[in-house]
Parts: sequence; C-alpha cells; structure tokens
Amino acid sequence: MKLTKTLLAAGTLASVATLVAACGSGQVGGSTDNSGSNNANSKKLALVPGVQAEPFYISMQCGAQDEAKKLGYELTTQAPQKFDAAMQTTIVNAMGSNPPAALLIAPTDDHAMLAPIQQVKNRGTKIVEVDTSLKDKSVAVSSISSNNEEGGKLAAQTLAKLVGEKPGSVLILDTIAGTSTTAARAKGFADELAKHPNLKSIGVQYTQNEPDQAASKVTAALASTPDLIGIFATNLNTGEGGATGLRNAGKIGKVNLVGFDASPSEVDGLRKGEYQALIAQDPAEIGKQGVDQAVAALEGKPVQRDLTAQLHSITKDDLDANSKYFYKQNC
Ligand code: T6T
Repeated sequence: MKLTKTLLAAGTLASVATLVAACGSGQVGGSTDNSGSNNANSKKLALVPGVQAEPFYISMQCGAQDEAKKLGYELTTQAPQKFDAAMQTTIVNAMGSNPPAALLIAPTDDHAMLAPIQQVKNRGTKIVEVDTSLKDKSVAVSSISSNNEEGGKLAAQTLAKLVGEKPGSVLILDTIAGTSTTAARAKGFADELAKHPNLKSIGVQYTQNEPDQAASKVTAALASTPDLIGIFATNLNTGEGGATGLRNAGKIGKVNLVGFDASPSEVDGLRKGEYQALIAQDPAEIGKQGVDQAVAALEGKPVQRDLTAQLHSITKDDLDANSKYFYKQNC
C-alpha cells in the first residue's frame, strides 16, 4: 500500500508532496553530534497520538511500530487519556532533557501544542506530524495526513446522492475547535453542500470529541429541525454518538448518517443500516510514512514535507470488499 494523491470517487487530488533535503541540526539527548547518530537516543522514536485506546490511533501505531522495527529503530507510544491539549502537553513536557531522536505527534490543538512541541524541537528532536497538524508549518520536517477537506467534500457528495432531489436540513458534528483535521472535513463538507440547493446546512455543532455530547446534539437538532435529512459526523466519536442520538429517537435510516473513519463500531453500524456511508482513512499508512519520514530526516536523506494518504468511501453494498480499510483494536 502506498501514499497516493487519489481519493476514490472524488477524482484525482493534487499532490502536495514537496521534496526537501533534510538538514540534521541540533542535539538529541545531550549528544554533541548534530546528526544524532552518536548518542544513546539516536535510534529512539516516540509516537504521541491524539488519544489512547482508539482504533484510528491504534491502527496508526501498528503501522508505525512495524516500520520502525523494519528500519532498526525503537518506537515507544504514549497517548493522552483524552483528546486534550493539556494532557498531551504533559506527555510532551515529560520528554524533558532526554527526548527521542524523532517525535511523531498528532497535535490535539493547532495552536496550544505549538510551544511544547517547539521546546522538544529546540533540543534537536525531529518533529513529524501524523494526522493532525499545527497551524505553524515551520516546526515539523514532515506532515502526513488524509486530504481532509476533500474527504468532507466526498461526504457531501455521498449524502447528496443518497437523498437525491428531496429537500431537507443537514447537521455537521465536529469535535473540538482547533482540531485541524475535523475542521478541514467540516469546511470541505459545507462548501460542497452549498452546491446542492435542496440541502440546507444548519451549521456545525462541537462535541468535545465525546460520543455522549454528539448524541445530545443530535437529539436537540431532531427536536428543533423536523426536516433534518442528513448528518455528517466528522470522526468516529461524533459518528458513534450521532448513531446513538438517531437510535434513541427512532430515526435510524430516516435521517442519513455519513461518518468519517472505519472503527469496528462504525463498520458494525454501517452493516446494521445506522450509517449510510463511511469515509475510511488509512491510519496504518500514516504511521508507516511518519516513521519513514522521521528516519529519512535523521539519516540526512530527502524528506517529503507534506504527504497525503488515501481515503475510501464505503457503503453497505461494498462493505466486505473494503474490509482491509477497517481499523484495528490491537496490532
Ligand atoms: O478521525 C480521526 C483523526 O483523523 C482525527 O484527527 C481525530 O479523530 C480520529 O482520531 C477519530 O476519532
């Protein structure tokens, strides 16, 4: 499997991959060797995902671990209990004066995580962003993610196809303001939805990435908007909560739910008709490429500044044919 510029059913995406030469600078773990090759941590990589025990990040970790092993590096993973910038900062700060040679991180906030990550970088660690990213593009040597805006666009096209000419209102469930990925998905979705006059957006609701909050937002939207015809859930937690909200109101199948990601619970929901479509990412590939780019940076090889992973639109009809995109609960 490789990273490409393709998004199934949405046509070809522009590649944002730019080749730049890696420059080994700074120190890692107190070494005086600028390349990091002569010090105790020079083969150590750390992965800090957005949140622990979540199939998207578990799959990413599996891909990263396998690749690190193959390349002769040691990868350790530490994830915050919640998708929360303060909790993630504690983990990053704990690297202190003994940081890894490279840090692969999914910043939980595109502003708040800048200072802690910059501090690790200042000690000579190479920074690679996996999935989410900082607004400041100068910190990471490489960023690997899905083309999230295109994913949102694909979700809107999928919903428009599902409802046909029927008019109705549409709700967008986002996670937490400052999450680069889901914000891009919501934007891509809203921009594309505006091209369909029969569909009216009732806006974005934030859920703090908590399924319970997503369920409550759906309950409220159903009460205030009788013509609700569709929901776009920008990630697996909003999707799982969205499905709960619809189930509680007896609206499964009556309101179309298009989700992002392919967690076991979402796949099960698609099979049962709770979701009408899922946009699956390839987190294992994001993790693998994160390691490849980190190692390239450490070894003075060319590094790709931006890489885009494939997305796959899955419906009930092609569910089993797409099982290779389902996320894992363990490696
Ligand atoms: O959708 C993924 C990830 O891409 C996003 O940045 C945060 O949410 C997930 O981890 C799924 O819960």
